Amino acid sequence: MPPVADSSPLRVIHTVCSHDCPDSCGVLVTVDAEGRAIKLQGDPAHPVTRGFLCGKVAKYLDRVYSPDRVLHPLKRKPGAAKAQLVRGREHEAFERIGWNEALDGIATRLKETAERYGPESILPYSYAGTIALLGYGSMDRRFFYRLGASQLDRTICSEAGGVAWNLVYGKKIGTPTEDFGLAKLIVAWGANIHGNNIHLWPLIVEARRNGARLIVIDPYRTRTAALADWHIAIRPGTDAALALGMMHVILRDGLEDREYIDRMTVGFAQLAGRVRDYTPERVAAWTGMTAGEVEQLAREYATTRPAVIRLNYGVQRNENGGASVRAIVMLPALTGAWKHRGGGAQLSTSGGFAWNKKDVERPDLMLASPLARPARMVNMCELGQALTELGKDREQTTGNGEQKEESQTQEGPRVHALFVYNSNPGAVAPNHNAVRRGLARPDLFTVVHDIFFNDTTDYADYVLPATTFLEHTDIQGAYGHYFVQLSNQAIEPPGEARSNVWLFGQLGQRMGFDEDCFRDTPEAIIRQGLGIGRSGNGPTDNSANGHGSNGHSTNAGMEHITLEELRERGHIPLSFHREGWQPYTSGPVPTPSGKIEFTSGELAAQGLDPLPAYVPPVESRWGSGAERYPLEFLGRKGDNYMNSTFANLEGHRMMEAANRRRLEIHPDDARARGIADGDAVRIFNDRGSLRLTAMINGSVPQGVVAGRLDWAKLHPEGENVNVLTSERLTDLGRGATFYSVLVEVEKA
Ligand SMILES: Nc1nc2c(c(=O)[nH]1)N[C@H]1C(S)=C(S)[C@@H](COP(=O)(O)OP(=O)(O)OC[C@H]3O[C@@H](n4cnc5c(=O)[nH]c(N)nc54)[C@H](O)[C@@H]3O)O[C@H]1N2
Ligand SMILES: Nc1nc2c(c(=O)[nH]1)N[C@H]1C(S)=C(S)[C@@H](COP(=O)(O)OP(=O)(O)OC[C@H]3O[C@@H](n4cnc5c(=O)[nH]c(N)nc54)[C@H](O)[C@@H]3O)O[C@H]1N2
Ligand code: SF4
Ligand SMILES: [Mo]
Repeated sequence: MPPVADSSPLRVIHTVCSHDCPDSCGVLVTVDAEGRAIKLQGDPAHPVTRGFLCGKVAKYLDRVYSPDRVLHPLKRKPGAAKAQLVRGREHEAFERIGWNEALDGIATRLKETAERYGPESILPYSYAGTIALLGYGSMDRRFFYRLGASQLDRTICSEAGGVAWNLVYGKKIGTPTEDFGLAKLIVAWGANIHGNNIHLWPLIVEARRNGARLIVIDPYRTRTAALADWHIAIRPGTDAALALGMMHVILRDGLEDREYIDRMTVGFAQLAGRVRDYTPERVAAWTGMTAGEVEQLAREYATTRPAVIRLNYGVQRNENGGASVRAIVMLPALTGAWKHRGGGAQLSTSGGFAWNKKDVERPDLMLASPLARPARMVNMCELGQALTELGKDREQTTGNGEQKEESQTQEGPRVHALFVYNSNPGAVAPNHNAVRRGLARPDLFTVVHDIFFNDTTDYADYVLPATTFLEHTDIQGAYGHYFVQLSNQAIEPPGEARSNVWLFGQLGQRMGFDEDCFRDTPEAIIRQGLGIGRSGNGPTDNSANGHGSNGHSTNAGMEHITLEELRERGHIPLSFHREGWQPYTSGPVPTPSGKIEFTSGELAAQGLDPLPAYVPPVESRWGSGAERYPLEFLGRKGDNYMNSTFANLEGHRMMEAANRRRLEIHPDDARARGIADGDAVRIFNDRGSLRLTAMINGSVPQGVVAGRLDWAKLHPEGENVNVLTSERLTDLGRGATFYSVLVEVEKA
């Protein structure tokens, strides 16, 4: 990016918001002559960002220049107990040290741990603090693979839905975001567009101006739902029943597209057999709708063109989330909605980005580790069990007498060292009390690399200062659009903050890992990610400088991209994303059959149901736990936070104030418990309990209660909604079940 004007001391730098959000906005940062960022602005040239930022990131300089940032490496003082610390006084438990001492101390301890207990006793724990390519997973992966550490199965967010989508379509590619403006019907299915995906909203406004209707299917009355033409407050975890019921009506009334079905799909006859049982009456009883509403929805969906479904990940954070997503995403294949530009479905666009991850992450280094084999997997949703049970005599119970929860985490040594970065498991992981018991183990060695003190750093032996996206260089795709973007470093990191790439490169060298890849610069890794300089199938030259491929990417869909052009333009669309491109209209689909799969041979081969079905979650009103805990709980994200991120900043807390520490409850459920609006209440199950204030505002249907995710340490009891959530895993993908939770509520 050139200076604003040649005479101006201000520079404008193209960066990319790297928070875990589908929008991946292009962000222009204005930097003054002293090198200080003074303004952030959405890139007006980016077709999805369209020149604006969400409320959270519009205030980003509060975060970057917050006086609370961790600025130096810190080491726990001898004797300081591992326990929740008072906000603002965390420093008292730590002493400032230099990077050299920190890196040497950590490397020594990791070596000792690996020698004594085996390298798999070391567990990395990271998620999506940054979703940019390098920051999310590059040097860190190399480091832990080479070490032979346990592998982390990163399932906390989207695995059930991702696996489900891929079983049907082979790849996470959906309707282009820009085309939503052409739709005549938009169904936001478990998608809080206003809160979580704000850059889709202007396109919906555009579509509605042209006569489109917006239907929201969400148990919670989000702002998106409040603004919809029709809000269906479905009961949590019953979406598969609704989708199959819609198919029942569509097939009964002959509203399917036979031409499309014959040409593009397999398994239609079996699916038709399955949906026969899902009569509108039965579906109504499960979902809380009327049979007439099921009929109306099905007919409106099947007869409006173009019709598009924006499915987000809320639906699949249920025990049966995989089956729900499979059933929902089969709808456009049944009606041929893909044939009409602006129609179809979008869960994620991330499958469009064919990064050369093999060279970026180097899983082959596991073979160079002392293990000389792939390390065991630990599921990140089971962190509580992994820290408290794994490697001990393993009786898998939640400690509450309910059925055994079957763990998918593999056996192996006890976890003796935990390395956390890009995540705040002390706040976001399910079954918080178990997680906290694990983190408090005095024998557990814990390192946390983050920007702030948070619910996890309180338990760390070392706290290391991390950078924001303004302070390092990276490259990024998206899960809500089809543009590759370069994020340039805009400012110097404050204090001694260092990026993930720097940290793990340095640590690798201190561990004595002599592979060249531990000395790669960010630019070299960006080139590797783009496959620039990759010479066919041979081994990659890490010092690749672009020869051999003319400086062009060799990744499918990125062949036209060069680093030079990315530097100049900031964003470049994937090659298939041309005006008028529509997915799934012709040609082979990247599934085993080459077709959109209504039945899955893969599932059948695993002995699973090849068709979607509605199986009520154990933790739902239809499940076995409902007798003791009759209310379904949604521990939702804050519209003004990003999971646990931003929750420490005063401005963001003010925006979120009306919802903090509230328990939203239906008037009937409140009355039955003698609870009035504003009363102090206790919400509990066998995993934990939390004191909140009742709020009766029409946001939830009968039988459902809702609260918001926040930092535990900012609650007077030092807890958050995840004391209630479970480590049980989803039907597909071994994902998290934050929205399959039963509770009871009483007046406190
Ligand atoms: N402001 C803000 N934006 C965010 C985030 C944030 O924390 N705050 N988080 C980011 C992250 S991590 C992600 S994964 C993305 C995507 O975010 P999502 O995963 O889609 O977000 P959620 O809010 O968890 O879920 C979306 C909606 O699904 C609803 N829901 C819950 N259970 C069910 C169900 O059984 N059926 C149906 N139909 N709906 C259900 C919830 O009430 C919610 O309104 O958003 C990102 N963007
Ligand atoms: N109850 C409940 N729990 C939930 C959810 C829910 O809806 N309800 N949502 C779930 C979902 S969908 C998700 S995705 C997870 C999210 O879980 P996480 O990925 O843990 O998300 P965040 O809470 O945003 O924490 C990210 C952390 O990374 C740090 N960070 C940011 N950038 C960098 C960097 O460059 N380097 C390093 N080292 N650190 C960095 C941030 O400061 C922050 O502390 O939470 C899950 N937990
Ligand atoms: S959080 Fe999402 S909407 Fe907000 S600036 Fe970042 S990418 Fe854009
Ligand atoms: Mo997520």
